[in-house]
Amino acid sequence: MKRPDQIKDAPSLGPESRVPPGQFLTTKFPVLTYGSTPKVDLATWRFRVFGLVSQEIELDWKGFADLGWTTITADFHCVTQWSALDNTWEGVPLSRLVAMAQPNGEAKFVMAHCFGGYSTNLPLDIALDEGFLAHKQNGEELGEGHGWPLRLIVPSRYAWKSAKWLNGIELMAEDKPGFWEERGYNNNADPWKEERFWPELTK
Ligand SMILES: Nc1nc2c(c(=O)[nH]1)N[C@H]1C(S)=C(S)[C@@H](COP(=O)(O)O)O[C@H]1N2
Ligand SMILES: [Mo]
Repeated sequence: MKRPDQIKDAPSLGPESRVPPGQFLTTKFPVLTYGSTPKVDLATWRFRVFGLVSQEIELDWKGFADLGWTTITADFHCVTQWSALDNTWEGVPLSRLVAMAQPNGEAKFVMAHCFGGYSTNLPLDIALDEGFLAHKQNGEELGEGHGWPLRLIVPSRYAWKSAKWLNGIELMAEDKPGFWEERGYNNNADPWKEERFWPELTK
């Protein structure tokens, strides 16, 4: 099966062909959080791009809001088997901020960091290709439980890679597991290959 994210006009495909194996469709958008919802205050909110960069970035909320936002449409697949199609997300492509930070040639992976301590890792090329920093979902500010004021969206991977309450992106030379990756979730997390857990755990 061809992955919808490899087809240019994926949203024009019927919904059946856009639901990965082992997933069911929902029109709801449940909250899925490990632990409690962190309290985030816009007055003290900061977002950093740091690690293997020559120009570390730190933005306050005004700095982030002034970047100028765009909208993407993407499907969302949670490893607990629900998928929600055609969400729109408004914000800034991660690649813009990474470019501002000027990563050095050794940077090959990123770690997304969050208020509350959650984290998730990605190869830099995927992060640059499709990572999106979202403040609004379907025209409204993110709900508190959905990561307000800012979350990462990584459409082609299971949704645990879409880190909520995002506060930083760290550029790294070596890959390192994030919160769920350390607890047995698959590092690559491709829903079209059903990469839910580390292969060792499913034997
Ligand atoms: N900070 C943080 N981000 C997170 C999580 C979390 O527990 N903490 N859960 C992940 C998981 S497993 C999923 S499915 C999605 C759920 O997003 P939602 O609660 O907006 O539906 O957020 C992801 N991002
Ligand atoms: Mo999830």
